Amino acid sequence: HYSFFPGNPKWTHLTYAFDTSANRDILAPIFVTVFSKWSAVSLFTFEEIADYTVSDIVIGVHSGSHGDGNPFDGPGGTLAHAFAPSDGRLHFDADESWSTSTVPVAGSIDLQTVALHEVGHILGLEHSEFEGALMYPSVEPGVRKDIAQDDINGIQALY
Ligand code: TQI
Ligand code: CA
Ligand code: ZN
Ligand code: ZN
Repeated sequence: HYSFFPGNPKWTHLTYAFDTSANRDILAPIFVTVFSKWSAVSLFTFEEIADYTVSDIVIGVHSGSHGDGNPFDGPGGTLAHAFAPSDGRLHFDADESWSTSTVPVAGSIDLQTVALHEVGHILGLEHSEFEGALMYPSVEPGVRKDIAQDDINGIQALY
C-alpha cells in the first residue's frame, strides 16, 4: 500500500509578515512565541518573511476603518480580529492599551494572549464553549492564557 517519505513531509508550512502599520520590532518576538506554541501542538510550521504582499498571514495594527469592512471601535470593545482560513489577515486595534511585556501586566490586555487566540481563528478554530480553552470568548486584563487540551483537540480534529 501507500508509503510516505521519511519523516512524513507535507505542505503545512505557513509564512507570515508584518504590514506597514505594525511595529515589527515589538511584535516579532511575541509572534515567535505564539507560532512556536501552535507548532508544538499541530502539523504547522511558521516562518516570518519580509514581504507582506505574498505572505499567507498578514499582521497589522489599525485604528478605526482600515479597509476590510470591520472597523475598529476605539478603546475597549473589539481588541483584535482575524478571519477564517484561508484569508490570513490578523489585525490589532491600535487604540487599546496593550501590554507587550514578556509577562502579563495588571490592568492591561496581554497582546500575546490575544495573538495566540487570533492565530487559532486563522488556523480555523471558532469559539469553544469550554471555559478553560484559549478559544473560549473571554479575556481579562492582566491575564495570560495558553493553548489548552480543548484547543489541541480542535486543531488535531481539523488537520
Ligand atoms: N475579537 C473577536 C474575537 O477574536 C472577533 C470575533 C468574534 C471573531 N467572533 C469571531 C473572530 C469569530 C473570528 C471568528 O473573538 S475580540 C477575545 C475573547 C477578542 C475577543 O477583540 O472581541 C480574544 C479578541 F475570546 F476573549 F473574547 C481576543 Cl481572546
Ligand atoms: Ca477597540
Ligand atoms: Zn481588520
Ligand atoms: Zn475569538
